Amino acid sequence: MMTYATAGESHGPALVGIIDGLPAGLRVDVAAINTALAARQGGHGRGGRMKIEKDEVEILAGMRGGITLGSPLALLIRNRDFENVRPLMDPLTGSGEPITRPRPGHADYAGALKYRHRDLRNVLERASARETAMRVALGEVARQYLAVFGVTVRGHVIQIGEVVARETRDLPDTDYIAASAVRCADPKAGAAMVRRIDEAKAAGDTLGGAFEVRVMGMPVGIGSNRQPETRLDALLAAALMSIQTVKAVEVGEGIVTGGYVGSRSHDPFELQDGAVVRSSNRAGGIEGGMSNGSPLIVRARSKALSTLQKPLGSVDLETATAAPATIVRSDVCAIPAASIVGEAMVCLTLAPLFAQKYGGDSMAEALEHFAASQAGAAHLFESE
Ligand code: EPS
Repeated sequence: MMTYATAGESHGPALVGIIDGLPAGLRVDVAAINTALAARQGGHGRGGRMKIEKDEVEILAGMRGGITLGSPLALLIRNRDFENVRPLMDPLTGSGEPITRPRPGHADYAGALKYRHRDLRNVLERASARETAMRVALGEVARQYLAVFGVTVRGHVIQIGEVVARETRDLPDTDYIAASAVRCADPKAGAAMVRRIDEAKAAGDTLGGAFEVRVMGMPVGIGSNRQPETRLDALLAAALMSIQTVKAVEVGEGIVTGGYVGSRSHDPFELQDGAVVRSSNRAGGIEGGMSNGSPLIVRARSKALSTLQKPLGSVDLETATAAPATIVRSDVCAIPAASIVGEAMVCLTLAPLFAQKYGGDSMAEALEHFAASQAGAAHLFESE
């Protein structure tokens, strides 16, 4: 079993993360983790906090000489902003004026009632998307593990506000997407997205959008049809839905598929030089809860951020009087960052399933099992 967990408040001392069940012998590229963290901090529409932070990972356990030991891997990312708010946020002595006017759309209200917090800060500190920095760090380790099996995971932005990118069959290279201010593969739409974000900012408003993640090199049979919680599509949907602001997840042609007849909905089999191939990928690479060997294609759609500089109506929970929602520093649009977090969540979903299928206490053992499985797949129906 490969599992992970994170902890950390947005303005606490640090974010921490543990990934347990990684085989020994995986060479971890720490520079690549920091590159992903920098990418998550970027994108047009980010706010003032990103000028304060320079997210960098520290490895605390589970590695020696850059190679995993098979023991739990522990990571740390410090919050630079903690030093600016230490009297408020110190884990032992922190206190201050409470925040009492919940933002519609944020965790503030439900969390305050659930945990019986008088100060909404006690909810919003963990609910903040700051927490996704650690998901990205752990996800990068998971990506490096998947890469050993020849799997690559790539995200890009397909919509911001009402601006929708042109669909592409083949994604441009990684550097091209990284060079886009909004991580969009369509330069014309990307420029329109930047303008739209500037307009929203000037209006004191925020924007949502959508991103897509594609996984190439998937072997057949990751996930299973055995139980609801073992289905790959269900697991990916849950993982992407767990990202703050995501309200809908789609696999393949998911959202439009209900409008098509069966003969337009599926991916016919063909034989090409004796190999079974598919002439389309409407299923997004998943059939019956299992990967089918085609690229995985998932999309997530996000609502606009709930911290508005021109706030919506709210109620002061302390005085029970009408009052505008609390204004705190935030982003105008975080969809480019969300696409990086989406890649991480896909990696963190797939890595445990690879570990389950191929096992191995060491990477060498995992690769032996993988090679045997790939060779066996060439002999269909052998088990019968
Ligand atoms: C974020 C850090 C936060 C916000 C944002 C994302 O920092 P701060 O609250 O200090 O500005 O910028 O979080 C939210 C949008 C939110 O609603 O909580 C980050 O590191 O991604």
